[in-house]
Amino acid sequence: MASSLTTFTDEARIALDTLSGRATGLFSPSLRLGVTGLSRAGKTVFISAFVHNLIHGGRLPLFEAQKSGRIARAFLEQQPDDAVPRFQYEDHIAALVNDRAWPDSTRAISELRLTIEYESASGWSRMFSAGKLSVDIVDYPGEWLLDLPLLGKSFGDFSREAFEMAVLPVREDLSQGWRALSAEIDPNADADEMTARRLAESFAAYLKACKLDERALSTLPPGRFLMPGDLEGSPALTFAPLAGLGDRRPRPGSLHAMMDRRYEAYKTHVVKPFFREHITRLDRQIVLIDAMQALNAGPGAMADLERAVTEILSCFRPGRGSFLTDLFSRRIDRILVAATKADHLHHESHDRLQAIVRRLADRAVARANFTGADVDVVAMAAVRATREGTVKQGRETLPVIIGTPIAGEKINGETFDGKTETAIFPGDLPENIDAVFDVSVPDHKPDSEDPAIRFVRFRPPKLERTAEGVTLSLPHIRLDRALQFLIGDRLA
Ligand SMILES: Nc1nc2c(ncn2[C@@H]2O[C@H](COP(=O)(O)OP(=O)(O)OP(=O)(O)O)[C@@H](O)[C@H]2O)c(=O)[nH]1
Ligand SMILES: [Mg+2]
Repeated sequence: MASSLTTFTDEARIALDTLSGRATGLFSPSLRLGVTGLSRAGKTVFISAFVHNLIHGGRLPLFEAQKSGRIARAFLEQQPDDAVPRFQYEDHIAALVNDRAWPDSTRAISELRLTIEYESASGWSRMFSAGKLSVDIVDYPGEWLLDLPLLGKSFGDFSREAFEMAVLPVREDLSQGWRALSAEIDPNADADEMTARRLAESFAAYLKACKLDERALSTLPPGRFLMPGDLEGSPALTFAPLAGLGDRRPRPGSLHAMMDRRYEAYKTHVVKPFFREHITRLDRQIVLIDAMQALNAGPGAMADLERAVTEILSCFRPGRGSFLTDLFSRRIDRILVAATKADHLHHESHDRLQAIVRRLADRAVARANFTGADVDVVAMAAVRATREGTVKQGRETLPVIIGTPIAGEKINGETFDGKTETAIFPGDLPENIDAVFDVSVPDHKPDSEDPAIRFVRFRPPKLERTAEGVTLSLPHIRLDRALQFLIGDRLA
């Protein structure tokens, strides 16, 4: 009796504290937003544009709190985790705005806290205090996320799948060297450090080739083979899948046993801590994909992207009874799959791009057996680097996009100097989106004369300054729609 009374008073006190905290404005709810995507997908640019537009009151008509003038102020605050690198917002913005250069590539996790003070739309909440929401934005490499499914796989499963993927037509030639080396090696032979190293290096070279290749393939695990962080050269990274293991148990002292142990060490020392400390604490997630590049490469690359999105989604919402469920302390309730860089297309194609991403996400959701979180899609450009125009060609009027291609970019044999503005006819996405998913259609050869979309990289836009010398916020396409989905309801 006494103990339940204590419990009651404790709970009552906590409830009271919360209420008075709210009344005095001390209570500041937070939302943890994960931003991920395979390398070069546009994470750093997205976060920079997100924060810049909120701090500088950008044009965000689809972001309700901003549109109705309820946001009093948005500012950066100290992040909650002292051991995680800070997202270098100021450096990235300086590059974008002053130098018109894209930010450097990032190789690890980072974090930033943005606090928004707003007036609640409901009279009841307004009575207590002005609202305040802290958004903790966490940027991490998508490659690392693809490791999560490994937690449920044995070394035997991992090996079998790696070889199955390696002989698919899109990867066959890239994996040849590694497969040839593997074929010479007997897993049952005595463990040997040099053999392990040769195999690991050859396997890592194959994974890197997939990434660098113009086919723009999505990554295969283990993620740290591409982004080792501080683990380079450690035994936990010196392993590789082995061929022809069947259901055999490893003989003690064999190469098989050595690789098996290292694979398990990778899971224990790399994969698990990362998920426990970062992923399981997220409330919302945006997954950025470079659909433009995959579309340009063809249906094989699209299928590959779809596979990666499926794996990623299945990480966030493990089904009941899954080994992953125990790892999650919070539940992600909203996931946005966003195709960035839509400014490479004329606006007439934006809806088609969005429809393609929707199809891809729907199929991934169905395949990942995924329920319980809202999934939405958007075709956007976090930073819009182009304007639109038309060009007359004979009797035809062609819709074009106008921007400054990065120095060294080429189209039809012409090389750009990085200074000249150019009008480019980007081509249209197909009206019938089945075509982009039809794997019976061969992929474009990387050096194709007639790519699906004419794709050059542009420099960031030149920002206008007002008469007072204030730079305006970064232009974008549908960034406001993304904001509304990701945080809009928390500012209601
Ligand atoms: N035109 C245009 N290009 C973009 C946009 N977002 C990203 N890019 C291009 O994509 C490149 C990669 O963007 P980042 O934001 O650095 O990508 P990331 O996902 O952070 O990449 P890593 O840190 O290397 O994993 C940039 O250098 C730009 O060339 C966009 O909204 N519009
Ligand atoms: Mg980055």
